[in-house]
Amino acid sequence: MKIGIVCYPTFGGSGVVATELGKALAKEGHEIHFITYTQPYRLDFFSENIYYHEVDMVSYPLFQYPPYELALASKMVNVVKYEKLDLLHVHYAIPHASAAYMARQILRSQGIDIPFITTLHGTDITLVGQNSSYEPVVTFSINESDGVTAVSADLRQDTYKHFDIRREIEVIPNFIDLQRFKKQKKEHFKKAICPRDEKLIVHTSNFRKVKRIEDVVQVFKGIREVMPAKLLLVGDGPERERIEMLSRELLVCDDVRFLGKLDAVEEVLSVADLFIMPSQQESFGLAALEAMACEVPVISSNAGGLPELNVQGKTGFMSDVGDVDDMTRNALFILQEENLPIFKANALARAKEFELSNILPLYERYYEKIIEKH
Ligand code: GMT
Repeated sequence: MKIGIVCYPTFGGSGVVATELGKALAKEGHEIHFITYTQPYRLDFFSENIYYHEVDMVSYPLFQYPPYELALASKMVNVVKYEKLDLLHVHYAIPHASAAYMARQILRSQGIDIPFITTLHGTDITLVGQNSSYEPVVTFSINESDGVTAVSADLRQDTYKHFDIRREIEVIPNFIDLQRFKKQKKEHFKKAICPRDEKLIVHTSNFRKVKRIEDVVQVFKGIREVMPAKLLLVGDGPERERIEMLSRELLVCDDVRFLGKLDAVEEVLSVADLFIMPSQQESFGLAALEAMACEVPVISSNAGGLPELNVQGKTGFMSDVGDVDDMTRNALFILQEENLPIFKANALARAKEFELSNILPLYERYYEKIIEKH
């Protein structure tokens, strides 16, 4: 198939899923055309089946807000027309689904009919999409999509709950490439961070409010009161400064390190003992899956789709959002020498269920179904 993929080319989960999906499809022999405003960060190599089309933004003094959606729709029209695509697959509803709708209508007026699939990732539904500034367009463009997928059953349910959706939504969970995300021998790294064999706790995110990083620091403080431990915070975003201040206030800053945005996050995960994801909302929790693939158990909230990934008492524990006491108790339980190896093994076994080779055929079959139906 010749497939156009539209996504945010950033570190965020939806962009990562879209890029990894495109790369995997290209390996299977499909021709993949990425249409984004900059080169997706995980697309830094040559593949004969992968093409990249940059959305050209024209600035003009009148445009206080440059109309990205129009430029994207125009680019989609041209790529579909000249590259003869079979399908468009857009990741994250805003503004990709409405731009795809516009492109499809323009192409129809030129006698070209192409279906588009929208994959819902999370905040496009649970946070931003519900805002009255976007809701009518999000509802319309989901209903007008030829196919819609959600990354968890919980996200599908949330979509039906908050929007007037009159079409089927297929659940296709996120996936992990176990060739890349696996425990590597990085003992020298562990020694450098934990010279006295402290337990190593890790959190990775985009440092937005929804991630509740303050809870990570509170749980870490609780752990450190009982055993020597270090905390690595990977990623960056609006909450960083507030979290730095909190670590100082709680007197744990000497044992907390901010690593910023890291590409090779699997190297850090390879030496971690515990991953913490206390999010207010999390449609799937790809970062937790990456940790589990590197044999790291997970302490998480029970928000959104997390119960579909983290298995209570096996791969880690879940608590109500904000219940840092429960999270701390559970973290201390996992970190006991006799429990840790069991949780680590369970985390890896669970991650294997989401292995790329299990999920990729679900997308391929769904593509075929949508193209046939169209
Ligand atoms: O977590 C974020 O804020 C980034 C966001 C995105 O769209 O890039 O992630 C969402 O999509 C990921 C990939 O499907 C999911 O694994 C994350 O759980 C989801 N984030 C939220 O729902 C908050």
